[in-house]
Amino acid sequence: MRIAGFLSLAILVPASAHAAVIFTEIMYDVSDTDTGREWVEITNTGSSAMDASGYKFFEANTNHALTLASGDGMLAPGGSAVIANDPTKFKTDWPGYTGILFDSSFSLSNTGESLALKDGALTVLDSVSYDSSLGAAGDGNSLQPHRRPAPTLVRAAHQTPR
Ligand SMILES: [Ca+2]
Ligand SMILES: [Ca+2]
Repeated sequence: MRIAGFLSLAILVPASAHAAVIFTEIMYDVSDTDTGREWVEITNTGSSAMDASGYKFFEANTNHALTLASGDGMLAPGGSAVIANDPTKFKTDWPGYTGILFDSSFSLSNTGESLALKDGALTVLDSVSYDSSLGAAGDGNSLQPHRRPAPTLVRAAHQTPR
């Protein structure tokens, strides 16, 4: 019995598994009033499904909890989720959005700050710093961190929550 249990655990938790959920979009300055309308997108770049339900969005020195607003919280490989300050306002801005949506409570500085995504054990999965010189300062664009070619390159581009 103990051997069987060990084997099934080894199968469920492969030694090579590692967190690969990263920020892929940051909407820190909406083109008009920001209140309740800011959001970030996270994406699972790994090959295993990840349960984001227990994750924390670290911002302004606070680990903000995530509450599922729609979807089941499981990020399939390649899958994304949006963390919104106010899911109702997010759905008003993006009525066609049908993906995973988390509710959290935060306010993203329009001048810049540092963000992190943490798992339930508060291990940092990803972190990114931005400032308004990178763009997306109230012009309808969002900031979109890219891992290639530079590990921390952040550019402004048209918003595409998915
Ligand atoms: Ca803002
Ligand atoms: Ca704004």
